[in-house]
Amino acid sequence: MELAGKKAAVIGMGKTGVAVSSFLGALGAAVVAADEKPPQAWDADAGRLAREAWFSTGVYDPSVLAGVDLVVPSPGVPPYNAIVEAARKKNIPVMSEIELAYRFIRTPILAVTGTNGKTTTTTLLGRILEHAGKKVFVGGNIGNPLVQYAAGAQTADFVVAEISSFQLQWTQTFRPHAAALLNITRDHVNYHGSFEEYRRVKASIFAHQLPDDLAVLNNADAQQRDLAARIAARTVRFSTAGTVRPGVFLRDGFIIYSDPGGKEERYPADMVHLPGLHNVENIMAALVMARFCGCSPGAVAGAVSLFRGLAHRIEYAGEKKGVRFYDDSKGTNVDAVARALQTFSAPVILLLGGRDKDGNFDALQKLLPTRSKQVVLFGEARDRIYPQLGGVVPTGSEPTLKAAVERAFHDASPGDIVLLSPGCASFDEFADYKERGNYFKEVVGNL
Ligand code: UMA
Repeated sequence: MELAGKKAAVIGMGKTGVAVSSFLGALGAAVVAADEKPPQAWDADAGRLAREAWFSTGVYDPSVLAGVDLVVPSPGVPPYNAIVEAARKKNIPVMSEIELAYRFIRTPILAVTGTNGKTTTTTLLGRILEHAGKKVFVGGNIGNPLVQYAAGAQTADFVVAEISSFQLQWTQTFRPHAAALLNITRDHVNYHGSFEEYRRVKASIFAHQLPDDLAVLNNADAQQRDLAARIAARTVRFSTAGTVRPGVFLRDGFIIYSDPGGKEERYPADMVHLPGLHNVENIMAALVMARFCGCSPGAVAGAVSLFRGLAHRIEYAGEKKGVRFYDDSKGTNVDAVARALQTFSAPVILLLGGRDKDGNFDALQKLLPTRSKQVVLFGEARDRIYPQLGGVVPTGSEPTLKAAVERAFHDASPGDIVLLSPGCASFDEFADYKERGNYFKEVVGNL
């Protein structure tokens, strides 16, 4: 792809927009940047771009497209954005950051997508590869845009990429050498317009794979079973509920990998130190991808047994008067809440709320009475969630997260668990889920 002498519009000047602009500028393109926020609110690194001759600041409307050959929207910019829509009407190519990066990356890409578990699986896969002596770049939605790797010397053996549906939105040729779709449940409907469209975009991760690539699928998802027929790559499934061949499954206290040649490998299930069956699924997906990349079974087992999980994903946050607290601030959709609830056998007081993402909380009605003794709602979404829970367990409501934690602690008995698994975005009270999780731990510490 030739970029010298071309003009690109970069929409959104957060982490991605800044990295994309630098990349395009270094390749000889002119960049016009547009953001709904004024330049002083752009990513801290945007300031240094303003000094470059090839960089200019444009207005945030379709007039920014004058003379433009290419548009790169940041992941957070929805497909119905007026500038993006105008570009499509004018037949100006629209490309996501990962598509742009892909066209320049010479290293095999291992991509992980799914509604939940992406970051855990991506991180673990990176650790396994490193444990096996391979050099990796771990990036994507996890925080390091792939264009950063494309811009450098590209010395890794593998690029391990967490890929969101937002990043897949404007891809045309993106072809990961191995890709896993962990699960698809309702999320980001506001952004994609419908659940069907979200599914379609997620599944497009496999669209350009070839027969020597690998596709890893979740056997529990009926729609993924249909998807397999449309994938050119060889497919391997994982299941925590039955036997799948070729695939990964549980049997007699072992994780069994039955490879495409029919050979079985056994891994002791107690090498897993993360809570919940959903984490066993994440580990299964990473295991298959790592074996495909030539990591030995010993390296896989070694890295898995060292892995203790990530912050804000059902993370133990302390104990007060016999009540244990868990931080699942990363649980920003209803399915993540269900997974977190299923992790515990002790009675849970669930803290739910934040900024609404149009989630279907009525889906929790069946599960709540079996796992939870009480719910405390908080934040902007609390009044919308309240009727959806149908009063299946006692439900309180507080304006803020702090008040919700204090109320839960007041109502808890020794042996209970207080779980922050909000099922909502954090932006009504916090900058992001990390700030929310850290604040939760601080409030718990001060109880
Ligand atoms: N902006 C607009 N118009 C819009 C939306 C945003 O101008 O309609 C501007 C904002 O004012 C801001 C900039 O765009 O200045 C932000 O861009 P962005 O929202 O795309 O965020 P980045 O900072 O570029 O971070 C993105 C990912 N963010 C999103 O997808 C929302 C980060 O994932 C990712 O780590 C980063 O690229 C590097 O690849 C975060 C995320 O929340 C963790 N991801 C979602 C998730 O995991 O659920 C998908």
